[in-house]
Amino acid sequence: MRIGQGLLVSLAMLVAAPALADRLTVTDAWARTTPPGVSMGAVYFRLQNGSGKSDRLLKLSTPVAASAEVHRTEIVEGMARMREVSVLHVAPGEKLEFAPGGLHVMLMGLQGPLREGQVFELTLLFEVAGPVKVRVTTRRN
Ligand SMILES: [Cu+2]
Repeated sequence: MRIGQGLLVSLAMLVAAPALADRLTVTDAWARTTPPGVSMGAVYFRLQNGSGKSDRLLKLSTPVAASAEVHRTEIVEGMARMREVSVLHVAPGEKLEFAPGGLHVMLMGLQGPLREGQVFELTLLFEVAGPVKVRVTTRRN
């Protein structure tokens, strides 16, 4: 009986380990604190497509803002400009870094200031992987 249970647990672990690696994952999600009266915020994270399938990020939503979209900061004639990335493609095995000065999620219509230590949920809707819910931690930098 005991041996049987041990075997079951080992099998479950064997099945679970590759499943984790074979997914599209979002890690290290954080948002920058915002001063009062500012209606926009930014979220950063690492996105890794371990699913082996090409995917597209179609939509984002969060309870802390009216809307959220993917932006890319570009330097045009010495000026930093943000552009919306309406549909973000993620190739199989691709890793994307959302970081200050590059890709970011822009939160628009914030319900209130993002305070240090505040944790909120962000849902990323992928065409193939479906909704991916992420916990975002707010910090200064
Ligand atoms: Cu932006």
